[in-house]
Amino acid sequence: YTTQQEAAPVAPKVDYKKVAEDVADALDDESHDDGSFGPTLVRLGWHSSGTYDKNSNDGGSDGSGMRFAPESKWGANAGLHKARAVMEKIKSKHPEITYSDLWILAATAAIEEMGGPHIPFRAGRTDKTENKCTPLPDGRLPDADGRDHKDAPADHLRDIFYRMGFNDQEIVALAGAHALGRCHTENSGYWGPWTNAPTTFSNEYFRLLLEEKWTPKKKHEGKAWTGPFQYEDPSGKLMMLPTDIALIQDKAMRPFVEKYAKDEEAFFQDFAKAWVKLTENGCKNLTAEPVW
Ligand code: CCH
Repeated sequence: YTTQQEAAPVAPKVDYKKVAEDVADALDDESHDDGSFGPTLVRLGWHSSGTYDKNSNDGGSDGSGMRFAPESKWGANAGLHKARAVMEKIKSKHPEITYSDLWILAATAAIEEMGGPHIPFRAGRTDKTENKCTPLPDGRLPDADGRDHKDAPADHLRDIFYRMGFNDQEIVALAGAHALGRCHTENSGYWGPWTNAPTTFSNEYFRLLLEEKWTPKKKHEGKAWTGPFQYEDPSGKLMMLPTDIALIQDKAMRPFVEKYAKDEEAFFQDFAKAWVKLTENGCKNLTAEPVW
């Protein structure tokens, strides 16, 4: 008889440092939002990872299924085609990196470039082909209105994040990424940035949660607000989602908001740990050591 031996796949050499530098160089764009693609790239990395289910052990960043329908068409992923288009430019310069590694490295590099911590990145994610992607059920990513827990949206966060293996402290730490970026009516229906410096990674989100007076948004640019229920600060320039306000309403979560508002270093450390977990969940063959 004959034994067919498959050659062990040899990982092509990738210059991860150069990839990260090229991502950093590609962030500035005056035509996009607040002048940087950084926040939208962070969201791409998070949404590619946040599908993980520890029980069925599927989903997660390995595979980058969001390149294809149905995942690309999920309401939660609206607007992320812009981030994927930026990624195409980097991919064409570095064809040897997989999309799945690229999206996570780009988000991780963007966090540092915007003033956040350096978070170690391990490589080895593989891209699934379109017909090898078992479509995941929609609904794995959180809804800002709390879905079936509209009275206590923190419990919706628990449904979603416990499924990925996180606890309350990690949920709060990860939410601190809302220091970055903004909501777009054309994507989610919500409007506005969370902070005054939406291209800077900081603990401003936690400080504002505690220090500002957040009330239901009633008006927008002089007219009645017709979008989904959200909060605004007294100036009307900043926003919070129901799931953001949930973090200060919930007795178990609030102490972590208070901690991170006081101690940015603690936030950076806890965010970094939770980010590694988020982006490595479900990944099978990562390098033993960080490559960046
Ligand atoms: Fe988020 N996020 N996010 N988010 N998010 C939105 C935008 C960003 C929720 C809802 C929304 C995380 C957790 C949650 C970012 C990072 C993270 C938007 C606006 C909604 C809605 C989208 C639009 O209109 O374009 C909800 C609900 C949760 C519950 O947990 C986590 C975790 C992270 C990262 C660690 C970033 C960054 C943005 C800004 C994107 C941009 O384009 O500016």
